[in-house]
Amino acid sequence: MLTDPSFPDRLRDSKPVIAAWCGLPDPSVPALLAREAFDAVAIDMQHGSMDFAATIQSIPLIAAAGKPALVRVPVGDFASASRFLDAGVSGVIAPMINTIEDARRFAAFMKFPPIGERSWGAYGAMSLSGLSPDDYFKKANGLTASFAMVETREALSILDDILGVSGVDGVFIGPADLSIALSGGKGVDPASAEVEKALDDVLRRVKAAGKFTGIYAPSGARAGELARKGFDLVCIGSDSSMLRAGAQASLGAARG
Ligand code: 3PY
Ligand code: MG
Repeated sequence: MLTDPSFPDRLRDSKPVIAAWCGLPDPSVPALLAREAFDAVAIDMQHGSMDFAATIQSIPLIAAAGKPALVRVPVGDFASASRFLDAGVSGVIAPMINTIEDARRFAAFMKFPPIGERSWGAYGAMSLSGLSPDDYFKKANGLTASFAMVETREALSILDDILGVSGVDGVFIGPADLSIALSGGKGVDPASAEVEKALDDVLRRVKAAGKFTGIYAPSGARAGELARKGFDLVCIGSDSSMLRAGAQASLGAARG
């Protein structure tokens, strides 16, 4: 849903927002997970195999369950961020924001003037929200959230500049890539001591800037820990992991 309440209001008032994270290439998967007790459903187009059309088809199915739809776009694909806003998503997560130019371009495609340069054509969003063109235009910048992903040493080193970009509403941590970066490429451990220290530092700085904090969690148990740390948005990944875990639990129960 885009309104009543908007996704930014949900992030402010009913945190943590716990979202499902989908990559399997069919809209029936986010449609099904939207009917579970998740607060939102995110579609991953960076590493998942959802294509553009399947993602667009998922948006009204998620909204029909009364949940905000979120999309992680492929690296650098800011034009698609605008197209998903046009179709009615409530939030976009942009991976690998490693320069201030990346952050500014992402914000420009996410927000209408005077904040950004988003072009007009929000047909799906107007249908889902029921807002008139002028009302939608006046409210749109505040109805959706733009999350810049921080998952490299470069991004950490310019965090305050990223936070200073109006039109970037929040920072979303990719703990796996961050662990690769912080270990100097030695391994992947999204819950390493180095990552935990970086998370605490990022959380403090983002909150001080009055922006939203989001993060990916590879399991429900980890999502609980991250929610208790104070993240506003925690995405539990992924649909395929949940499917595998369910399959293994069923087989375990069947075979003893
Ligand atoms: C990461 O952990 O690096 C992510 O981008 C989550 O998918
Ligand atoms: Mg990543």
